[in-house]
Amino acid sequence: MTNTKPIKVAITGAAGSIGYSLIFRIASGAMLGNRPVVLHLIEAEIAAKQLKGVMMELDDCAFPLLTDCIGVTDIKKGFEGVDLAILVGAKPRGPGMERKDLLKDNGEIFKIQGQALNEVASKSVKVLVVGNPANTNALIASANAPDLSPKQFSCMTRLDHNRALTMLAKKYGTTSAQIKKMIIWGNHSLTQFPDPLHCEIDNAPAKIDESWMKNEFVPAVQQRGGKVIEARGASSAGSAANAIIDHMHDWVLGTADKDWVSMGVVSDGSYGIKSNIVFSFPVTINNGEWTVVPNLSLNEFEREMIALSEKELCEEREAIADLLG
Ligand code: NAX
Repeated sequence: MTNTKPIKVAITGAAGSIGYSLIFRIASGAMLGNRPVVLHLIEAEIAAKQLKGVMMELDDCAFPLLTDCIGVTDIKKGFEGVDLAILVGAKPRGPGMERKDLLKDNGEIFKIQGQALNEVASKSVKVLVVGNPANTNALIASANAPDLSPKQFSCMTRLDHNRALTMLAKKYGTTSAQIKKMIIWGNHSLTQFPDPLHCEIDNAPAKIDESWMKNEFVPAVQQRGGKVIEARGASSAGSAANAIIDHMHDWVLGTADKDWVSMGVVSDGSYGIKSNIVFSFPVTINNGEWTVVPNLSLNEFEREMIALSEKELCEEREAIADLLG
């Protein structure tokens, strides 16, 4: 049945590379199905003119589901009453810039955005942080939104999840749809742990070649973003937009028809992971609420890999402690 109430979706960095690959698909219904949408497109002053051009193109598509669209540089106008907020806009890492400088600069952006969401967004808003360092930016946004539940904030590891599915499908001679129960644990960074050991392939428990997994698969997934930059001369945009669509689709509409998905969420202490970091876990989603998949038994290698990413996230949290409100 068609839900006719328009859903308001805010996107920051809307005129950037990912934004340009994303907004047309949302307006076409790829994310939420046959449901009217209102887009709140938010940009930095410097890209306000490009945003106008993008909005002209949206008009030129005459999308039947796009009921309205605004383009703004004022974050509070942008987040007013929104049901979904997709935070893509961030500063890229500049020459000579260290990771901790990026953490600080972008952290400030996500502090202000968390405060604005708290003040003006729908009280049930769902927030996805894509701009890097995505996990810690999501933590900062959540910490600065005291009236919203931490469960309303997430960061994106779905691109890593999707990359892993295709690599497994190629290795085991099947299609990505036949691979279930993949997991990305941890940080959306080089310490992430793409874990195929719980996978089912073609409806049977996978017999993963452990040497291939450790020496080829794990580093290939971890470093895939860098390889795309090397080949394309620009970072992943089409595939990142696609992963945003997958993430929000499943968060709103549920995973009932699937197995589970990977999502960066504020740790609830599952699997002994420290709370108060945003960590990627396997989750199932029902009625818009995610739950970490419980009771997976983890071997020593898995525990070691997970601990490395947890350590990195604790260090990131330490570096921006002053931004946590
Ligand atoms: P672009 O530089 O093409 O676009 C970013 C846009 O954000 C620009 O148009 C800029 O004007 C805007 N912007 C900057 N600060 C803003 C602010 N405070 N408010 C609103 N808009 C603002 O980058 P793009 O390739 O689109 O990537 C965007 C972010 O996604 C980067 O931080 C990137 O590292 C991150 N990624 C995250 C991924 C993930 O899986 N979590 C994968 C893809 C991507 O690398």
